[in-house]
Amino acid sequence: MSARPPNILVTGTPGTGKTTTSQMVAEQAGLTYINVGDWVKQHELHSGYDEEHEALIVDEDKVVDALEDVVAAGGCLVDYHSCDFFPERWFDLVVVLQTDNTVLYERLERRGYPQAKITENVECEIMMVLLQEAHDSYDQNIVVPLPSNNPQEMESNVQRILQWIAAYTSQHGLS
Ligand code: DAT
Repeated sequence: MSARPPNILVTGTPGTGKTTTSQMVAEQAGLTYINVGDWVKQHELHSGYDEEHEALIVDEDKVVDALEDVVAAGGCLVDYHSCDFFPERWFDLVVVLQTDNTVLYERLERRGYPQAKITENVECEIMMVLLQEAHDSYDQNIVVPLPSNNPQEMESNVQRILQWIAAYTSQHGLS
């Protein structure tokens, strides 16, 4: 494998802190931040709107095609609430953020989500759907679950990911 800057996926149930954490890491490490949800909207990588779930129907093939060249260059921090359709080769580290259900419930309520969507996401978190999806889709050695319940944990997660980037960069002679 040729050495390129690392690509990191930050995944987890909506509300676990992916965007906040990812933006802090990307800014401090000089990585390109990619919010897949925003890409889907901006580049119309969807096939319509799902009224029941109040969400766009994402066209996963279109997402992969749209991101391929950007991610292949390395140095990307990708933020998305799903992880099983990205090519495995894209990522060097997969972080799964996790939040206790009562804390998550309150965050999603503050976000103004309808009740059904809050319940669906809290259940998804209780069942550890994203952690399972990450384990099923990537090498066990690169999947790292991190708790994200309060600002201290968020800061510690940011520092941990920054340390991982520094170690990777030095091991691969990229610094
Ligand atoms: P996501 O991108 O996973 O949907 P977010 O980064 O938008 O999550 O965070 C949702 C809200 O919760 C936002 O107001 C910030 C807050 N939040 C997230 N993680 C947190 C944490 N570890 N401690 C305190 N607040 C947090």
